[in-house]
Amino acid sequence: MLMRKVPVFVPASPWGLRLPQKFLFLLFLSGLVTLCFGALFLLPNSSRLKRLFLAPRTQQPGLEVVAEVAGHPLVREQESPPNPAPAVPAPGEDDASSQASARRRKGWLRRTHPTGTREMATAARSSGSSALRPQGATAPRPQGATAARSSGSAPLRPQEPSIPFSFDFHAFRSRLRHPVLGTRADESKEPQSLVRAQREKIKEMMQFAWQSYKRYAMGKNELRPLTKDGYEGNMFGGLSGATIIDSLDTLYLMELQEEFQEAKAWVEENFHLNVSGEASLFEVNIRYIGGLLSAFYLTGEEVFRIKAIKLGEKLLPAFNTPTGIPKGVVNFKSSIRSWGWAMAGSSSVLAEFGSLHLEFLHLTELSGNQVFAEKVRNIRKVLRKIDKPFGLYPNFLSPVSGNWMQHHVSVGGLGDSFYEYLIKSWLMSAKTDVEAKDMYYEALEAIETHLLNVSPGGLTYIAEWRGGVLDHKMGHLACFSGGMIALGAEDAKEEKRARYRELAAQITKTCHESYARSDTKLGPEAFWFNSGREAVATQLSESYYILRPEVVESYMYLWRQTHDPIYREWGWEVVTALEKYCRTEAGFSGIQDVYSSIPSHDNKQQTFFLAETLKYLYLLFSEDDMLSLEDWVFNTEAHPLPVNRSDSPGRVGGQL
Ligand code: DMJ
Repeated sequence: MLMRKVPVFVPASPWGLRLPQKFLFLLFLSGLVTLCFGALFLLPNSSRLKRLFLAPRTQQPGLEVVAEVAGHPLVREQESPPNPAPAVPAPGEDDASSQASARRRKGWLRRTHPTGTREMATAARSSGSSALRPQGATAPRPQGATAARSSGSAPLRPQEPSIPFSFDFHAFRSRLRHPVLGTRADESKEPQSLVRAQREKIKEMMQFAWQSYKRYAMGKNELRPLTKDGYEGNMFGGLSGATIIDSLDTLYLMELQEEFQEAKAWVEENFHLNVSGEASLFEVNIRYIGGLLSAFYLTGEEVFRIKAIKLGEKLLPAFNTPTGIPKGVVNFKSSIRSWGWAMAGSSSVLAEFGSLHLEFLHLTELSGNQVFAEKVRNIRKVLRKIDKPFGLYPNFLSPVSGNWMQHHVSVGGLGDSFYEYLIKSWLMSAKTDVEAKDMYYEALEAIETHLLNVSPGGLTYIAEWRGGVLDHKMGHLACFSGGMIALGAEDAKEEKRARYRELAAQITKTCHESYARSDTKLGPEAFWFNSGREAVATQLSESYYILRPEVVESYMYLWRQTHDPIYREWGWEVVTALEKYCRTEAGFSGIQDVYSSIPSHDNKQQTFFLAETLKYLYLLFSEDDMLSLEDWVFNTEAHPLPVNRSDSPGRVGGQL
């Protein structure tokens, strides 16, 4: 009916067209519009056109994915980058010729940036005079898909959009106080020294772990050395190659050049972010984001920076809660949730949401996008304000109400790296983040008062606290605290410094005891101080060792602080035990029972064995200026992130 009436009441067209003409004109017009939009999708490079036409002006490329996935108003939260710069060519958009692929496989140091005499010399050896690129010289352009395609051997890889922000890598490198790999003073003094041989042994272990992974599990998250296959696990939401990303910086550090190139090539060609599973925010952050960030800071290769930022964007929906405290699980496709085991799914875990600060500040630093820094700044604000029982931080917090959900306090699992990130935030900010410093020393004071104990046998340990009642046990995870307390001792109040140095040494000694009292000389997952037993596990379910790093991590910090040879002795005991009980024909494996000298392997070469355990051991037998603590802090997966001394857009400094 309406249709019939329409012609009667339609006024004459202002252009004087009659109805049939008008109809034809509209038909033509709509055809034209359809054609134009079709072109957006059909023309080559149409993704750029889509961005140009379809994205709101203030939106930064890349964020549309997150906004779309989460139904989250990220676009409104964005500001333009403070210092918009011409887009850096992304890997894949590079116009490098077919020589690139061959170059990539040949020369590793040539395409990174030598900073020290040793690195310069190695670079010169490996690539002729052109390798002697002084700091500040133009960075070699990254090679990517174009190169891979033209080599004819690598599979095609979708193009990565670039990040419209450039980071001045050379300015950053020139601010470092030490060459990244150090000057290797010990090698020139004593080329055949014991310590050098020990370092070489650890390097061989890394090479073996990598080669085994490559042979049986390349591209999978972890190697299963007994069954000689790969394992994806369920922590990474469909992301692959966790071992590769976690290994990059260790391979670089040990100058395993070919292996580093293999790892990098895999990232360029096979590390895809278009996954849709459920991931642990914490694990993806510390392993993948941490690994990519440190690989970028060590090499200046754009592919690592771009992948880190893109992956960081995929984590942002986790923060979409009433308090801004992120949930532990992020579904890369649609939603977020808390862990089912964390207070019946109602809680976020202190060590998880409290261990994002370092990486997220660097994501802002490298992207110019403030959203990352804002997210962790907000977590800090919530934690600063909330009441703390006796000054302690319980492990579970509701991301909805912002209240503690249970009064369980631990410096081991569930709490550990939250404390670590406070002191490291202070250090990474070049000692300007006073808030982090204050929070750290206040927390440590409370831990000392309420959790610290000395056993009848004279062993110092940090117990766990349940609403005022103590569990007299320490987890292997808590053994990182010796190193942390040593690291923080220097900036404590004058009257506390010596005390904290001593405390760090005592806790580390206790953790060594947990190793020394086992048959394998490797430590159990948890050890107790009760019923006359000290520093030993009391049940089989706590007697396993899964190649964890925390004890050697503390040896490394204590060594750097004291140069007491005992720490190298203890470190070497671990190397010997790993070789004897954990090395298998096809890689390293954890063991089920440290109290049995006939090893029963758990069939898992954990990614943190390559990222942390072997790296800390290698550093323990290296000079102090290799990844100097003046220049770097290690994230909780041992990925080095630089101390920020710049007044840069990300303000990794304390003014966040
Ligand atoms: C690592 O993934 C990290 O160190 C994390 O903080 C907890 N511990 C494991 C290794 O034990």
